[in-house]
Amino acid sequence: MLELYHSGSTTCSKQVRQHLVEKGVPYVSRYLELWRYENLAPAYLALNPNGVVPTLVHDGRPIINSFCIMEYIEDVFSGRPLRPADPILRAKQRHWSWVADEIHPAIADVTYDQNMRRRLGAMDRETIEGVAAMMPVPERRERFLRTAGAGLRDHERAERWARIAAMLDQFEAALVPGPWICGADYSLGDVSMLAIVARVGELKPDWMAARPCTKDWLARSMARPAVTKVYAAVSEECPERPRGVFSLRAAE
Ligand SMILES: N[C@@H](CCC(=O)N[C@@H](CS)C(=O)NCC(=O)O)C(=O)O
Repeated sequence: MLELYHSGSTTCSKQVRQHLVEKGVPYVSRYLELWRYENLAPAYLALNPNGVVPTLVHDGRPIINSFCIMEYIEDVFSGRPLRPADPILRAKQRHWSWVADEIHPAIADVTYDQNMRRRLGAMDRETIEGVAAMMPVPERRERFLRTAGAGLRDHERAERWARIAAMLDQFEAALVPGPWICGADYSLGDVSMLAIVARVGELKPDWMAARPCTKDWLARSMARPAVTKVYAAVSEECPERPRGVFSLRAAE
């Protein structure tokens, strides 16, 4: 049995969900609501000691990290190949799959800063401290506490966006000749980068206009049937997000 623990529309969940749909590999969807801290429950931490999504469980064996999960899926399952056969193109695909993973902490920092401060600001102190104590990874705990507190400082925010801009400029250049990152064939490089670029497009819509190849690639990507399915905000696999904040006090 193949099970995917995910949280719907988070970037890394979308990467693996899209990969499985593009490849035509059936799986059992196990949705975790991050806003209820289901990723920090002891049973989930036993599968993924970082307390993050996604986790793929194949016949009872967990595989973690979106980059490694996608390599595993390509290694094990037949269906449409999403790694180029040509070693040079495969290196290019791996590079962009890796870049998507490497830039993710900066993307998470600016997403939390822009979208999550009001939500975490409404949390009671006991819940903030309780949730932070449940988080096994120090950088994530720090991001959570920072978002619940004063947020990113101006120079920290500027540093994250500068890193993201430099990465996007390289992506813009690498998309020539296109239409996909490795040329004619759609690959995992496109799948992994889509979640990142789509998020940048949400947070900084004007950034796409300055990068026409990326803008066209994003529009082409969003029109793919697998993307329409996976990127829908609410679907069979992704329930509506809960309203209000979840208090640990109320959960007892
Ligand atoms: N690509 C890395 C990063 C995973 C990651 O950061 N996942 C986010 C969602 S995109 C998450 O679970 N966040 C919850 C948290 O940080 O508490 C991996 O797959 O391990």
